Parts: sequence; C-alpha cells; structure tokens
Amino acid sequence: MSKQTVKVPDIGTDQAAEVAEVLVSEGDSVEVEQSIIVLETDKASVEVPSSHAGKVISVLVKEGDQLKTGAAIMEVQTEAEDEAADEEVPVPAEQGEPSAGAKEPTADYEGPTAAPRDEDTREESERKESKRPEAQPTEEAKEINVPVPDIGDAGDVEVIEISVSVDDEVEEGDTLLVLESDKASMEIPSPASGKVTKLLVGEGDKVKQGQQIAVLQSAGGKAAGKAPEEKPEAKRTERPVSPPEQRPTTTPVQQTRSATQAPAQLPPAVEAGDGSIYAGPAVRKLARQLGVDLSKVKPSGPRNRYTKEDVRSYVKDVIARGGTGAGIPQVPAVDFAKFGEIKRVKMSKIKRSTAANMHRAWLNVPHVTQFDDADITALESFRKEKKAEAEKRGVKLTPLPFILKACALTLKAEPSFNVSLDPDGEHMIEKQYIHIGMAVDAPGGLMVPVIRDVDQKDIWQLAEETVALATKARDGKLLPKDMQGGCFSISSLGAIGGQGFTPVVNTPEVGILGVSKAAIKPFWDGEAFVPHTFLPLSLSYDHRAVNGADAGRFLTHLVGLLSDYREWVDLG
Ligand code: CAO
Repeated sequence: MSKQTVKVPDIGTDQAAEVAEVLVSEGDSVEVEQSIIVLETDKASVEVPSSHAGKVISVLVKEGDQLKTGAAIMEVQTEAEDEAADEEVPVPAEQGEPSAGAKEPTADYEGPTAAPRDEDTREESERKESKRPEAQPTEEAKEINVPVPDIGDAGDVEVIEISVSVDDEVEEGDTLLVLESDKASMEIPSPASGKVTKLLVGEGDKVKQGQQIAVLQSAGGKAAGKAPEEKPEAKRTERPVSPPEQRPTTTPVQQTRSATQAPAQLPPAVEAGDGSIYAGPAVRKLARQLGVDLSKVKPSGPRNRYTKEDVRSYVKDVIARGGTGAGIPQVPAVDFAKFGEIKRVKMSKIKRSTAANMHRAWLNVPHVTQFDDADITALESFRKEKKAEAEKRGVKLTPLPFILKACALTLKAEPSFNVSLDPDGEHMIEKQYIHIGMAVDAPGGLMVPVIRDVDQKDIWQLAEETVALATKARDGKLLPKDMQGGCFSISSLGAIGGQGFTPVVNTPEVGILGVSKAAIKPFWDGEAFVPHTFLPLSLSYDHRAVNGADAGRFLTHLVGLLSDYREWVDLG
C-alpha cells in the first residue's frame, strides 16, 4: 500500500485553469485514467484523468480553484508498494492560484519584511531577516536608507504606486510603495517610524533588489539605533489565499521545502484598500490598463478576490449603461418575462469566452468575405471510391481532410494569408509552418482544435486527426495546447446545411474558410447542362493584413485545387 499524490498533468499552458467540477470524493475508488476533475480555461474544458488507481484519501481542490500544471489534486491510497513519487509535491515553474486546500500556499516571493503567513513560512521569513534594510548604526545618524528588499528572483520590477510623499510622517510598517512583477504585487513597508525626506523612484520605474528607494528621518534617535531585525514583523504585503486556520497542516517534507527552496507560487493577492477584498497583480494590471477603479468593482472570486472577468464585466456594464466606448450605441435591456415564460441559463465558460473572442474580433478586424464555388464533382467521385478503403482503415473520409490539405497547399502558394499582425502595428509575422484550426461544434460550445503541419500530412493522416480531434473536443478532452498555434481556420457547416455564411476571423489569424453544403447544380459543358457537384466556399479575411487581390488569388487557387485533385491528392 502506498500513498500517491495525483497532480495536474501538462495542460500545455502557463495559465491557471479553473476547477469547473470535482468528480471524486474522499473514500471513492478510482481507476487509472478515470476523470477526477474538469478544468476550464478560456479556451477549453479538460477532464483530468487519475494517474493512479486506488482509494481517494483526500481531495485537495474544490470548484473555483485555479490550478496549474503540477498542482496536487488528490491523494490516493494505492495497492502498489511505496513509490518515491509520493515523497514530493512538485513545485511547478509557475504555480498560479492553488486552492485553499492546496498544501503549499506560499508566496511568489517574499520581502524580508513580509510577515510569515503561518508556521510553514515563518522559518523562511526568519531566514531572510538578515537582508532587512539597514538602519544607520548611531543614535545621531537618524537617516535611514530604504532599499528594495529581497524580492526573490523577480529581477527588475515595476513601481506601480508611490504611497507616500516627501515630508509625510510614516509609522513603521506603513506602505511606502507598491512593486509589481509579472507574478506578484508587493507593498514595501517602512522599516521605521519617521519622516520621508527623499523619494528616489517614481511610478513606472523599474527597480531591483538592494536599490535605494527612499530616505527616512527617523522619529528621534530610536529608530535609527534600532536594528530592523528587532522590530516586530512589518505589515505583510502579500496575502494568503485563505487564512492559515483554513489550510491543512503541511507534512514535514513540505515544511522542509518551504523553508529551503524557492517558495511555490501562491495566489498573488494584494489588499484592495478596504481590508477585505483582494486582487492579484494580473487583475490589478488589467484594471489599470482599462482605467478601472477596483473599489467600484464587485469581486466574485473565492474569499472576495477580484477576477479578470470581474474587471471585464464591470467595463462591459459601464459601456452598456452609458453607451460609451468607441461610440457603440447601447443595446437596451429588455424584460423578456413580460412577454411570456423565460428561463435564465448560465452560459458555460467556453460560450462566454467565445462570445468575448467573437466580439473582440468583430470590433478589431475589418472583415471582408469573398465567395466562390469549387466544382468537386471529380473529387467527390474519387472520395466515394475510397470509402471502402477508408472503412478498412477505420477512418471516416469526408470532404474535410481534402479541404484541409488544399488550404495548406494554398497557404504555401499564397503566403499572404499565413501571417499575423504584430501588435506594435509596424510588423507582420510571417509563419514558416502551416497549422490549421477546424471549428468543432461541441456540446460545451465552439472549440477550434489545431492540426499541425497540415502540408506535410497525407489525406489518411488528416482524416484520422480530424476525427480524433473532433472526438476529443466533443468529449471535453482537448488540452489548451491542442488549440494553440493555428495559422488559419476552417469552419465547415457542410454536414449541417446552408448555401453560404460569413465566418468571423479567428484573430490573430487573418483568414478563415467557411465551407457550406455541397450541392448538385447544372453545369454547362459547352454542349449541354450536366450535373456537377459544387462546394460553396466563403473566405473571410482581416483586411488590415490581406488585400482583396491576395484574397482573390487565394480563393481562386483553392478552388482550382479542389476542382482538380489529381495533382496533389496522395492516397497511396
Ligand atoms: N457538403 C456536403 N456534405 C458534407 C460536407 C459538405 N461540405 N461536409 C461533410 N459532409 C458530409 C460528410 O461527408 C458526412 O457524410 P458521409 O458520412 O455520407 O460521408 C456527413 O456530412 C457528416 O460529416 P461530419 O460532420 O461527421 O464530418 P466532417 O469531417 O464534415 O466535419 C467537424 C467534422 C468536426 C468539422 C463537424 O462535425 C463540425 O463540428 N462542424 C461544425 C463546425 C462549426 O460549428 N462551425 C461554426 C463555427 S462558427 O459558429
């Protein structure tokens, strides 16, 4: 018998994913590969399988928690002999927002003056005390230089707020300024009581550990002569995600690590000002970028934490109420219940995220859509001839793999579509690879898995991959990495119907092909009308990146390939 910790596998992104559902409870028996939790990112919903079979001793996460690759999910009692794997819970390169139940909620980095959050971090804090800002040693020398304390391996960090002015009287522990790295925010407290005589940095400056940031005139000789080590712990600047009493006791192994290794990343959270609500640095940054005053926003995260969504919803709300923002007129709110029975249903995260992405693309991208029909009469008879062989191979041969391959060859021939606009507005990124996304109508919402190196794969491989990825999407098993890196997208509604539609560009890609239902139509062969099969295509593109002539060439090339498959289809 041994105890094993089941962790989040590589989810292909540095971002934290939210626990949307916990599928196991303490005491349950689980099998290897059995789904234990569902994680949701902006792009995907992923069922995480158990890496071990056995009995669940404890579930370390709950719905709403934010987890990254490597985070501990649960502990399992297995039948197998002890395995070394259980000895250590990994410290992922970037732990996002572990749960209240996650066992190691320690800070990204901890300034020497930050108070320990609880017993398991006290040792760490004590270890660093020797690095506290140094006071001048004599009674007379009342000037205290305040340097940036130990900020871990954060390197240069930005001063995002100066909390005092020259001549302000401060108490020991009062916040002088706030620093923010990519991972955390940190308030730098005053090492002593006194008057601020100099501020050596300004908002927006980048500072590093040891750099002098302010000078204080201590109150009397007391502070100057008092070694900072002796004073009580200064006001901590990063807050634990949950009060210590809510967190489980750590094992000795974990305590050792928290004292000797770089601390696992913890929910970087900073008190928002009213002492009861918290926002991580990424959220604060977003709020600053959008000019949002966080105190006006209602937090929805666990323990009153702000989420990015809160900030975005606030902005949407303001725009909707005020009709402001790019002059977009407000859509009036309607009380539909006045007209009949209604049901208000919460949108899934994927649907919400799709809505936000579509809106962003629609507002940012000047769309143009071009239409044509490909005569696929020959291709269709060829495909049907190959159906029996496809069945033998266990694959489904629909028109899609042919369309994918034809698009890849067209992207090669017309690389003006294989680009993205650099956000600097001055460059274009030309991609030297051809990865194509395909829209899948999954129960949770629209998913766009990406097939890599389409130009290098044959039709059979593409047929296999389309089916595999569509199945994964429908089973909620796509990982974020399965949906990244696309150069171009295909949205095929051919099996469903319709004569044409205008797909929305999946930005930062610059082109998307809409495929509608093939239909038999009369074709004039010079002597008579004969039945031919036509596939309606619609090519939407970002007119900032692609001009109409390029788009015309692209679609014409594509139609040409689909109309004459002999030159390029390789089915062995
Ligand atoms: N014209 C006529 N018939 C078509 C066709 C077309 N353009 N495309 C597919 N078909 C046929 C197929 O050949 C198959 O019939 P047979 O079994 O007789 O060969 C049948 O329709 C069903 O195909 P399919 O849907 O199982 O497979 P696919 O490869 O065509 O598509 C997938 C796979 C995942 C793209 C598709 O199932 C899907 O989810 N489409 C929806 C995409 C979407 O939602 N787009 C909108 C995004 S924006 O809101």
